[in-house]
Amino acid sequence: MAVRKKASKAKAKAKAKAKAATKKVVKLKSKRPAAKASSAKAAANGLPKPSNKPYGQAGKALDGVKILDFTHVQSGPTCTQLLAYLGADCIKVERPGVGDITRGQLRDVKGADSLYFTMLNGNKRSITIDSKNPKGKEILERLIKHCDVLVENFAPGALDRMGLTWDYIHKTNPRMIVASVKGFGPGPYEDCKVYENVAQCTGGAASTTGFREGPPLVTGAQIGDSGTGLHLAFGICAALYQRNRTGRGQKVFASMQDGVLNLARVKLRDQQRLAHGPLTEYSQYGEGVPFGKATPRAGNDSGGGQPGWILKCKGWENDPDAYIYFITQAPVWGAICDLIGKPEWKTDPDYATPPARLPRLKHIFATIEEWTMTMTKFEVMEKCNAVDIPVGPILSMKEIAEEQSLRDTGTVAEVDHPVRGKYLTVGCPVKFSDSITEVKRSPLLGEHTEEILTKVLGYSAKELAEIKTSGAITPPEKPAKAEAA
Ligand code: CAO
Repeated sequence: MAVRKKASKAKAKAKAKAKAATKKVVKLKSKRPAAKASSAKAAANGLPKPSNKPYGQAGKALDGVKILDFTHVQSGPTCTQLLAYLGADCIKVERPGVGDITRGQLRDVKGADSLYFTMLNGNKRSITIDSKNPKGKEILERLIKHCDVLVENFAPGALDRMGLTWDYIHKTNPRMIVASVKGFGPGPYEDCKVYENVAQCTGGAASTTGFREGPPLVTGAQIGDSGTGLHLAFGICAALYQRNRTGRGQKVFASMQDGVLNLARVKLRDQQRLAHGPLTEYSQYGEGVPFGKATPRAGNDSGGGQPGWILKCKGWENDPDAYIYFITQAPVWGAICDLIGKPEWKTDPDYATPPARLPRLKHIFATIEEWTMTMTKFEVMEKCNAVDIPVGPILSMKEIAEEQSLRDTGTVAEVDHPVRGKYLTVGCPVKFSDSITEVKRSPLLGEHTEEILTKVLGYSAKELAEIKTSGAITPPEKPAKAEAA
């Protein structure tokens, strides 16, 4: 009942507000230029006004969302970096004197944070807190009260061992969302530590990647780490949305095994299809090789219903990336035949239909390759695109780093770092028509400790001095030699 009363009161308030707003718009209407009239009309209709800001400049999508970022290595930091790109204030908590282990991993510039760290922690602020120090715990409690989301990817049980149990967090701030990445969900492996390739192997990707006659392969795309970070970010946004209705936080959990399997779902599709006969689009079918009990590795076969393969292009002898992915999409079969100089294949019953082509794919791709080898991968792409044939040049990371169109869209962004200088990072992979997505450099270890303690958490200068001597934000000092003796 009380809820209903509150709701009707709120409705009446909103009505009055809307009325006032309408009046305001009407008053302004006569003074505004004609171009603005449509937005005023929309407001009068109860519809939101069209933005009068330039494309993508009407604020940040996650403005006001405060993240207590307890992540490290890759999976968690990918998640929080995405949220930070979208405007969330991301406060990264790191161990004093140590920080995220990746700061020092795969270092390319002496004394500077590694690219491993800088490319996964942009747009964040760094505070150092020893979560096991009593004063550190007190600071964390204030942060829990201040923030909307805690994100972590510690080994199973580590957060609880810090005293940050769900019960404690939920009691301290019932609105807080606690989001975690772990290697596995509940089950036989739930206590295991997991890194990228473990997830690729246990999520079904490795067994279905590589060539039939070779061992399982992991892929270079970090589908276990970055893929799971992406899944978690999606979960957090959904939980924030639900919190608007319920006012309550909740636990959001993403296991790396689940994330990889979600990305490899077409292979579970094929597993089930096997019960009903061979997988005709796999080249092993055309080669007459019988299928086993599980989804096999399919080399460079296309995962969908349109056969595809990677073909050599001009220069392949010296350039490891002089290749193109070529798809023999059925609707453009005629165009393919004309382009490669085999117009007779359009009517030849052995080649004219997709089922007739299946047992001949090896020969077909070898013939197309004779044609692709006469041109660079970009020339092949130009010729194919002109007649709607889907192809994809194999782009090296060097080519991607130098690709102007990716710079223009902000997908590849250059940022300046006070220690290492300029570096490239991957910007927001999702584009918005109404929101700004800025890409800023990663923070130095503890760069924002004082700023967060005083400006965000409201500690006084006296309290800050006490915190400094407590060892909560600085590594424990080694005793002076004379004292130690
Ligand atoms: N102050 C004090 N202690 C801190 C701290 C801080 N600010 N931050 C971390 N620690 C402590 C933790 O409390 C933990 O201590 P205990 O084990 O004594 O409780 C300790 O640091 C180590 O944490 P960890 O076990 O998470 O780290 P690890 O290097 O041993 O393992 C990893 C790393 C990634 C294997 C593990 O965290 C994990 O399995 N995470 C979940 C899956 C995941 O995200 N994997 C992807 C990693 S990217 O490839």
